[in-house]
Amino acid sequence: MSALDLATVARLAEHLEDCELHARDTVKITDGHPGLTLDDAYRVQEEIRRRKVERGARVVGLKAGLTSHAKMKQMNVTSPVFGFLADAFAVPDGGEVKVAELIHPKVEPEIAFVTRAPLRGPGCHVASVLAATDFVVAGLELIDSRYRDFKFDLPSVVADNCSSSRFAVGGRMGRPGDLDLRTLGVVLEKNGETVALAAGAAVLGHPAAAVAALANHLGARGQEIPAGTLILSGGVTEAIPVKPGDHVAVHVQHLGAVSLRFV
Ligand code: OOG
Ligand code: MG
Repeated sequence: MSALDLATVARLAEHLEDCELHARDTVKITDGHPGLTLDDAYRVQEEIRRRKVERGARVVGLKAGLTSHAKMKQMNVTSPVFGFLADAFAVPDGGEVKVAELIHPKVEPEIAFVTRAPLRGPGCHVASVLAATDFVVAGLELIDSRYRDFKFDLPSVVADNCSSSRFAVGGRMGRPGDLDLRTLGVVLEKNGETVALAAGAAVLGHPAAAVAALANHLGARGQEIPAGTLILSGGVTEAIPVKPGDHVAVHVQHLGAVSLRFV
């Protein structure tokens, strides 16, 4: 069901993308459009993606979000969301992020998948994802909701491309056949101190379930996850705020570490 006309979708997309590009926060878009459906929200997100691609950006990955209980509880929502990663979001492992370009950044540890075969729902499950996975690596996502005080509802966060802002991957490649992704330990360190920790199963019982959910979400729209796609499966722990001077590292058992510096 769709309530928004094309002009409104375009206007909301432009507004949210402007907030992203100029590090300005905004009120939730559902404040002005209380009836906004999830379908409408994905149309706004799709329009942000189209605008970026039109200006020459490349989509370099996909993401699932709000896939762990810790994240759902922190953000007060109850179901996963899906977004895209543009080339401008990618930061090299060990790289520097300028906090002045952001609104109120937070970081979260993630398990990142890279596929070697396409995945098309409906009906994708953990085993289909593992069969289609080339390797997994340690991921560090920086989220920066465009909404004031990081407060949103499900349609608003979906329209805002799920708070996507920056990400890094690093460490070494792990083959899914050699690892139990449920018991994989994940430690988030800030300035050398452990600030959050969990195991892979914190993400929907198995992080591959988040990738399956993404494939099923796309399948319902006649789309698929192409071979060779990088996918962030969602914050394993709650997200942690960062400020200039901070150094953040994610350690994933068997997969090494990925880090970022904030200036
Ligand atoms: C929404 C984005 C969530 C994740 O991994 O859960 C996300 C948010 O919490 O702002 O990327
Ligand atoms: Mg995330």
